[in-house]
Formats: sequence, C-alpha cells, structure tokens
Amino acid sequence: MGNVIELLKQKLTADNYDRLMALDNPRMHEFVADAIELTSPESVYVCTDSDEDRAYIRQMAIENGEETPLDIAGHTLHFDGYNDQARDKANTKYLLPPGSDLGEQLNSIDKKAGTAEVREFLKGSMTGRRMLVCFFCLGPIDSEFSIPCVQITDSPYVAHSETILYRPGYEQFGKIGASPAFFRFLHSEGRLENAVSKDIDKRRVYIDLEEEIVYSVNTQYGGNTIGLKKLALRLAIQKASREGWLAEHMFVLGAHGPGGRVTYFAGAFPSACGKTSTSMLPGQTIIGDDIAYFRKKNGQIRSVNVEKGIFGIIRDVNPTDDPVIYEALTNPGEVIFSNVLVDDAKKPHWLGMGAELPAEGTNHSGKWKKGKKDAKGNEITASHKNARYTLNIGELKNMDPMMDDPQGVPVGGIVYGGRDSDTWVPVEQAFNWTEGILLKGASLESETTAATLGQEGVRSFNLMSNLDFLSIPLGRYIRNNLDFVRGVENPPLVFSVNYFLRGKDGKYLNGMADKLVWILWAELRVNGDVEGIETPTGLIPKYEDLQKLFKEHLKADYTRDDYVRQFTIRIPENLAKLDRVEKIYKDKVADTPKVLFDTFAGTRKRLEALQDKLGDYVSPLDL
Ligand code: SPV
Ligand code: MN
Repeated sequence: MGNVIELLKQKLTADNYDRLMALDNPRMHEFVADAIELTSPESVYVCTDSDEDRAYIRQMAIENGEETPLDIAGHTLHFDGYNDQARDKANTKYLLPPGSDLGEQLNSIDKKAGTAEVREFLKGSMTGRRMLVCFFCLGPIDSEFSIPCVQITDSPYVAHSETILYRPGYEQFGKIGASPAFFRFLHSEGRLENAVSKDIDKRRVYIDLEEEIVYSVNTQYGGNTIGLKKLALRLAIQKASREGWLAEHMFVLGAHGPGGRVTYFAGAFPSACGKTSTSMLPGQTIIGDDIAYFRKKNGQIRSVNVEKGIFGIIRDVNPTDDPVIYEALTNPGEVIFSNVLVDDAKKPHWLGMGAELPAEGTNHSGKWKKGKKDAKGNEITASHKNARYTLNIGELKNMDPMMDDPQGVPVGGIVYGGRDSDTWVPVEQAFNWTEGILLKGASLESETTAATLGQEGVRSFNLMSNLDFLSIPLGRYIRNNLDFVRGVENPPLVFSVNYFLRGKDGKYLNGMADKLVWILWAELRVNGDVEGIETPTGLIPKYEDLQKLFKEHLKADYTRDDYVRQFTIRIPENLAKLDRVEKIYKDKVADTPKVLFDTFAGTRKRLEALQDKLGDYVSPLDL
C-alpha cells in the first residue's frame, strides 16, 4: 500500500480526517486505508462516541432501508435475507499459516488462499456506499479487562446494533496511543436486493488470528457481522490463552441470597437452552447474557460482561416466562427487532409471545400469509425461530449495579447446562473445580429439537457451549480452564443444571420457573448455608432445602414425589454419557489432557459401585 496518510487525506473529508487523526495509531490508520483501497467506498464516516453520531447511524439505517420504524418510539425492524438467518458455521474459517494446526474440530483454510478469496469478495464492495469507521470497547471502560476494537462496515444496521451492544470506544482508543493491542473487523454486506445481502453463496467469515483481523462479507445476520460478538470471542479466546485469562460463552448473574447477599454466577448453555432467561431470573440482577471475560485478581476470580446489551432470541418471550424483557419490548426505548412478523399497523409479532399471531403480514420471506411455503416446500413460520431483539441492558429494570465496574465482579459459582431429556439431575454441584470442568463443562451436550433438525433428541457435543467459537485446540482450552484456579483461594463451585429432564411418560419433570430454585440452591451452597447429598457425580440438594426454596420463591408446594422423580440417579444413562463423550475425546481430540480420562474412569467406578449396591435407578432418599 502507498502512503497511508496521503490516501486518508485524499479520501476523507477534512472533518472525518481530523477525527481519525486525533487517534494517533498508525496500525489503525493503516487498517482503514487498506479497507478504503480494497472496498472503494464513495465516502467515509468516522464515528466518535457522541450522541449525534449515534443518532446519525440510526438515521442512516432507516434511510438505507435496513431498518424500519415500528409503532413504538425507538423501536425499529430489521430483516436478514431468507437464507441469512443464523451463523454460517461452514463458511466461518480460521486463516491458517503454514505449519500451524488447530486440531480437526476447528474449521480452517490456508491463510494465503483464504485471504485472497475473501479480499476478492470485498474488492469494490462499498462502491457507491458510505463506509462507517466505528470504535467500541469490549468490557468496561478503563479496565484491565477491556479490549479496544475498530469496526469498519457499510451496514448502518451493524453499526447501530453495536452502539446498543457495546461500550463506546473512540475515547478509549485515544488512550491506547500507538499500541497494537486492539481487534479489527472489516464487514461488507455486498450486493443488496431489497436491502438484504444477495450473494449468499459468497458469504464468508474469515478470521486472521495472527493479525487479529476478521473479514466478513455478503451477510447481514448479527452472528456473522457484529464483529464484537462471536467474531471477537474467537480472537479473545486465542489472546486469553496467550495471556492467562479466560474468554467464555457465558452469562453473568447476581443471585440474591438471604439478608441482601449477592453472589455472582457465570453460566454456559448452548443456544436456545435457557441461557438468557437464566440471566434474567425474577428477583435477581443481570450483568450479561452472552459473553464474559475472567481474570484472576488478588487470589480471586473476577468477571465482566464483554457487552452492554442483549442480542436475544425473541421466541417464547412472553409476559409470564420473561416479564422483564417483555416489558422492555413493549415500551418506548431503543430496540431493534429482527426477523419477526410485522403487521400493517407496524406492530411486531413473534412465536410464543403469549398472544394469537396475525394470519398475515410481512416477515423475512416478504409478504407472508399463514401456510406460506418456501422454495423447498417447507412451511414458513410467522417469525423466524432465531428472530431476535437487540437492546441495551440499561433499558432493563434488573440491571446489576456492578455491571460497568472496571474491576468486574467476584465469581462464586459456574453453571453448565444443556438440553438433556434423560441423564443429568436438575442441579448438581461437582466435587471440585477439576471435576466441574471435566464432568460438567467439558461433557456438555445438547439435544436438537424437532423444530431445528427434523430429528429430535440427537445429542450434539458442545464443551462449555464454546465449541463454535474456539480458536485454540480443544485440549489446550480444557487445560487452560483446569489451570485457571491456580493461586485462587476459594475457587468458584461448579454446577450442572438441566431444565429439560423428562419422566418415563416423556413429559418434562420441571416447570420453566423452577430454574430459579436451582440457582438459589447453588447460591446457598457457595455460601456454605446448606449441605448436599453425595452421588457418584457430585452433590445434590436435600429435599427439605428445596421445599423451603420452592415455598419461599415460587409459592409452590414441592412434594417428596417430585423430588424423587427429578433427582433419581439414572446410572445407565450416566454411564452411556461418559462413554459417548469419552469416545469424542479419544477419537477426535488429540491433545485431550490425561486427567480427563482418569476422571471419567474414576466416575465410572463410582457409578458402577452404586449400581451394584442399589440397581440402575437410585432414589436420592436412599443415598
Ligand atoms: C448464539 O447463538 O449463541 C448467540 C447469537 O448468542 S449469535 O450472535 O448468532 O452467536
Ligand atoms: Mn451466544
């Protein structure tokens, strides 16, 4: 590339040039100049943290047709293309330099070939458009946790989403001087038709871990385009591994115990398993719902929410199950609804909203009528099952006051949960950190639902619910988690939860609201207020403790029969799970730490010993 400064001077208006140059960072200037040269925008807009710039981005999204105002003040609607409704796993790849190896579980492409391919798709992609250069901060401002980022995009919708989801970063960028320690994202939606990306066959998300640059092209869906979300998580996992901290796909929640005590929990659940609603439990306070960083400080593990907003699944958000979000979604405030159904009165509707849906309207497929089918003959639902809302956590009544604390919050407990119809009990504490990481986190599986794959109950392995985002070999990731508690005085307790356990008749054994009790029991355990009952895989609650919590928090009479059904140890299923997961590590993860196999063997022995003594299914009352 020629002279960076000359090029910027030539392509930017004086105002924008000054804004960019006020940040004295040659590496960032070079990135912007290269992006201009590559994508050939008509103009470049450099965004600062000001309210005017935020408003301008929002206005641009409406003017270019990516967003439409809805009936309530501050609400807008965005559609992604019919075939651009989720993360594109197949076309998301690491650019792999010669001689490096991420293991067979991670999707990668030769760096030279992949860079050439994605840059070819980006070439001239912003012709006739305005390039937005935006600055954001991952984690709280002025914090040891924070990572400054620069996002270049031609999509005001992407930039708008990021102003809701992330802390502003222009000022923060000014403070890092010429430091090269920041993440870079270049996105172009490519050619548009009816305001949606047209060349979906050329959709690519390529990640350069050495340069800490992510390229994304020919897509709009947030998971592929909002650089600071899952694309930054991939970069952060690699950076964390180098620097000795952790980047996790986790919510952070303040659980409120007796006497006004607040204990912070972080939790990982695969998509659509109750993660956001756990982070929003009634009576508790939310720090974040999706991504958390963890660092050790003075012998303590502390955590921050990387984001300040929520890009949440809207399906099943209704006044009964998610009252806090429902209220925010039905009152004035800044909200982007994506891929919902909208009627002529500009009112949004979604599956499971607790009201009858209109028989026609407009959705991600265009004009929609009940019964409409797509080109493959599949019925198109009123709203997409991955339809989402984007809002600022500050809009919610239950935001935790520590949300923006640069020190983060101390972590008392970690929770791992998946969709599991027949194996894990509703809540169980691991015996210690190592067993928690290996038997709960690294053993996490989730079942597909009939709605997603056509075949119900297929278990997919998803360690720490982070498999989709790992940028280091799986074994090293597990090792990093195991080692993280070195030097920590009281490591967080680790729990598994299962909201989806079914009885012999196939019916769920728990109601949606019960998860509050499992988390509050965990809160009592972290503080040593109650005892657990030992099982081969950990510690489960005593009936009396749960009965009290159900009464106090859900006004429910929890019966001994319910307890026995829910907490019976299902030994054959637990053994089968150990076999299944162990086989994955044996066959597919070359660098699995030996301690995983040892721990699995020890657990298998304990399960078999109990089976010999009391049979396949053991009531908690017999333990
Ligand atoms: C998830 O799927 O885990 C999400 C949404 O949080 S996405 O941004 O698509 O990753
Ligand atoms: Mn997520």
